[in-house]
Amino acid sequence: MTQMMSIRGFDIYKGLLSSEEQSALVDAVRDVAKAAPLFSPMTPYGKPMRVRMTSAGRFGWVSDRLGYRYSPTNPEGMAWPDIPAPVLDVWERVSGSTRAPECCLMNFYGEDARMGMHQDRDEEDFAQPVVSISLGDDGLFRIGGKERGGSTESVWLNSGDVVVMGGDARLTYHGIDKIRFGSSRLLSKGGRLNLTLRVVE
Ligand code: MD6
Ligand code: FE
Repeated sequence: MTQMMSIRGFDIYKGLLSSEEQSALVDAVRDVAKAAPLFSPMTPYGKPMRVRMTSAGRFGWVSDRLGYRYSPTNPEGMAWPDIPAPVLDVWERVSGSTRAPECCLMNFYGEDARMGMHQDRDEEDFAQPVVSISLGDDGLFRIGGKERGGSTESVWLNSGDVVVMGGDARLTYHGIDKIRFGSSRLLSKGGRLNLTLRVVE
């Protein structure tokens, strides 16, 4: 059953996606990863990040010693695959945007992966939301404020939950503290998949 809650301006649709829809999304991610393999991006300090990622759409996310940026090609110099239809469908349902997403970033969190508190601010138009889809193991999502530091609130994101980070909360700090490895059976080897959809230009 879907239940919408709003925490600090983030709209969280608990249980939006049925198990059939979740499986279709996982299959779509597999197809993308076949064409554009998952890689561990390098931090600017030359250490590989703990999440593994790939992208679909006109732009994908790359990071190396030059820093983080959107790129029309993957690390092997190829165009990214198209954003799969079931992923576009989620955007249409919740984004409230008249534009189509230009990037679907796909992050895979293994047992010890997490993501530090950050803002998503590499896009040109902050009037366009970021839509995040959670699949697989539960992840503890922490929501802060518009500036680093200060109080935070946490919520567990389960497989099939969708978060819309938009409006006044578009630049709100957020991160994933930890995952509950093995809590879902959606991915046979465990782990968490997070898809984020964005308009880039
Ligand atoms: C999440 N993900 O995994 C939230 N941000 O639930 C993000 O905040 C995120 O996965 C920037 C880039 C990739 C991400
Ligand atoms: Fe983010």
